[in-house]
Amino acid sequence: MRLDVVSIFPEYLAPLRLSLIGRAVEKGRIDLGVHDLRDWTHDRHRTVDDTPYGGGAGMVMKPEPWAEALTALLAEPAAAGTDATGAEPAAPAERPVLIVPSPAGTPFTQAAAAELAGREHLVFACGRYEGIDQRVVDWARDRAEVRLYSIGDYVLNGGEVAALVMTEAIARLIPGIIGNPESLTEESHEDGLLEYPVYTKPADWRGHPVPEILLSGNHAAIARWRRDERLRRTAAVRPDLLAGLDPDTLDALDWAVL
Ligand code: 6GU
Repeated sequence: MRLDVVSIFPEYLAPLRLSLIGRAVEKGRIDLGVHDLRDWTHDRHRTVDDTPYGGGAGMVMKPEPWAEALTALLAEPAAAGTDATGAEPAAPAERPVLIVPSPAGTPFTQAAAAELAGREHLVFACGRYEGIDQRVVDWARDRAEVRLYSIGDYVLNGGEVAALVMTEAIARLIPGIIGNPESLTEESHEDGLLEYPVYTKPADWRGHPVPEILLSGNHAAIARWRRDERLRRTAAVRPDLLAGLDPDTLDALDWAVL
C-alpha cells in the first residue's frame, strides 16, 4: 500500500515510523510519504491560511497549496511496461482514496478500516484551523475517491491525531502485517460485539481468582462463557451496538443472556 499524509506539522506523524506501521514501512509493505504542506507554498512566509469569507472566528486553509500538493500526490504513477518495445499493457490504476479527517465527517468504523486496508493508495489531508476551503474537497473528487471521516464526537485541533488513529486501525488489517492474524478475529467491533475479558497467571491474584470455567479445560464451555461475557458487556456499556446487530446472528443461548 502507498500511504501519503499531508500536514503543516509533519513531525506530528513521527509515530508512523514506530511499532507496527514502522516495521511495515521498513519491510516495504507500506510505502510511506509524510509531506509538509508548506512545501507547496511560494511566498516568503509560506502562508497556508487566510480569513474566512462571510466573517467569523478563526482562519481557513487556502486552496492553492492543497491543490498543488494533491495534484502531485494523486497523479497517476507512470505506467510500467508500456514502452516502445510493446510489452504488457499496465493494468488500469485503482483510484486513490483521499481521506480528509474532519469532525464533520461520517463516523470512521472498523468496517471502513477493513475496506481501506484493501486499497492501493491512501492520501490523508490533515487540516488545521477551521478547516480547508471546501472547494479543495469538491475539486479533488475528479482525482480521487474523497471521504470525510470523524473519529468521534469531540473536537481536535487538527486532523493529524485522527490520521494516526485511522492509519493504525487500517494498517493492522493489511494482510501479512500482523504476526498472528487469528488475533484479529475475536476483537471488539469485528462482529459488532465488544471483546470478552482476559486473564493470565497467577490463578489467584491478591484474593481475586480467575473465573473457574477458564481453568476447566472444557473448550466448548469456555467459548460459550466468552460469548456470554461479550453479550453482557456490550449490553451494559454499548446498547447502541446491540441494537445494530442482525437478530439472525443471535442464537437461543444469546437471547437467554440478553
Ligand atoms: Cl477526524 N478531525 C478533527 N479535526 N477533529 C475531530 C475529528 C477529526 N474527529 C473528531 N474530531
